[in-house]
Amino acid sequence: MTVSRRGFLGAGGLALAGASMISGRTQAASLPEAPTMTEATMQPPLYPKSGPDYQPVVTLNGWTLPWRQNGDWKEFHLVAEPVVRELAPGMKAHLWGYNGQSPGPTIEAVEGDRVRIFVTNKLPENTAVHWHGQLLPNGMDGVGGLTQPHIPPGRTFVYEFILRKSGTFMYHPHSDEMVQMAMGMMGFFVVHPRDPAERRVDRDFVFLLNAFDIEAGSYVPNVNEMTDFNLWCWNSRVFPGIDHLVARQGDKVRVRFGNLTMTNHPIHMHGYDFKVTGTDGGWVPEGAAWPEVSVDVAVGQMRAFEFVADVPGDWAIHCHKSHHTMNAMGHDVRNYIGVNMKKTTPALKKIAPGYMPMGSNGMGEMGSMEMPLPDNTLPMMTGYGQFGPIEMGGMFSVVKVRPGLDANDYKDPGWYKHPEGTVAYEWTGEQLAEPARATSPDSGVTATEFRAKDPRKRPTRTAQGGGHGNH
Ligand SMILES: [Cu+2]
Repeated sequence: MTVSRRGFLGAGGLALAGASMISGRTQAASLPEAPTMTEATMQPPLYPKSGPDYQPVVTLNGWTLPWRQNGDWKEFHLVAEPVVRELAPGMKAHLWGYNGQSPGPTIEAVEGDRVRIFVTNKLPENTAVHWHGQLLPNGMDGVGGLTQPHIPPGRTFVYEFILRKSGTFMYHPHSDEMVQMAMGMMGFFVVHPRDPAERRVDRDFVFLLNAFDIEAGSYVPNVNEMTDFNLWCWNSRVFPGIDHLVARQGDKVRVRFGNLTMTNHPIHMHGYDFKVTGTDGGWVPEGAAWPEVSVDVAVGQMRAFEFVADVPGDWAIHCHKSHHTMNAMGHDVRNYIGVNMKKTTPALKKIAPGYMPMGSNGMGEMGSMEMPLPDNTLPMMTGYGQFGPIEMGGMFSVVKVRPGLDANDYKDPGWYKHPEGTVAYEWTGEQLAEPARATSPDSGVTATEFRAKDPRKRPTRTAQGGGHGNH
């Protein structure tokens, strides 16, 4: 044991005094393998091989970190390191993450578990990992400088704590936090209830909301950006690169997300009203779960909602801030709605080669436009549905509910086949140059009359003023 290691384990370990804690430190002598992932593809759920049963989560475009049981301890190994992450086909980002990806793998365990998490630092600077939302001994809280020394490059630190409650948590650095989070360092941490029947669902989807500012044609995020991000992501992916949420009709479905961007996101799902069942602090008591169709998640918060997937279809799910459903190339486009650009565009192209105006009729046409783009960027909105371009980017995906899927089959079932007569359709009756218009009903009030009745200026007020004031 080296001096620095003794210093780290030191008197604090003895103060914990529990016999299993002490023996735990001896067992920690051998370092578990650190699995790594090279794909941005959703991996199948990781079922528990021992201990209490639970329905494992699936991480959109991600995976769950395998662990090993070592005596009383569940051992995980995270490696903080530079990674290359595909944000969507056509664009890769050079980020920092864990075990080969950004975000890092999801950690899953059970309430009451003793977890030992090895963190190896392969970054060029110090790091530390904070277990966001977990109730744990102060010295395991992962705030570099405050609750522990920073983890220097090349070193491995060990975190040990008991999972005091089930729920939805995150992990992220607390060491040069602004840079490391802007570079994509974060992960999800799910703790399942000890009782397998408690809060059980059939499908449990998780994702983190994160954002990057990556100039078109470049690969590394601008870490000093405060507000003007151009890539709004779920798990470091943007539409059309985000996995669909596939559910079997009748399944009870949970969707959990945490927000590590610098603004709030109202997450809206079509086709259903759902119940908000989990917040940062834990589960909402069943009688107090509240109905919503959009749930806002503030910075640093986690939310979980649940619904029974009883209506088949392809239901959109997205952030309702409309600028968060667009990708990089939309951000510098000027507004020319209503302007005839036929004459101006060629002139502008002479002084600004590659100049491309926003459509005179809105931006929708850009969804289907084959635009010449710099290498390594994404058009503002792209991705096709069965009826054409969806004209979205960023924080957008589709909840695909289908009858007859196998339990735990998450494969894309293709586009929804709508029953005959259930799709909005074009009017094919009499076509007129102008649609027949009816006049509005006459309210009998003109604008000037309306202003004249402003009660603050009513001339009758002084005439009535009796001097009794209000009673
Ligand atoms: Cu948003």
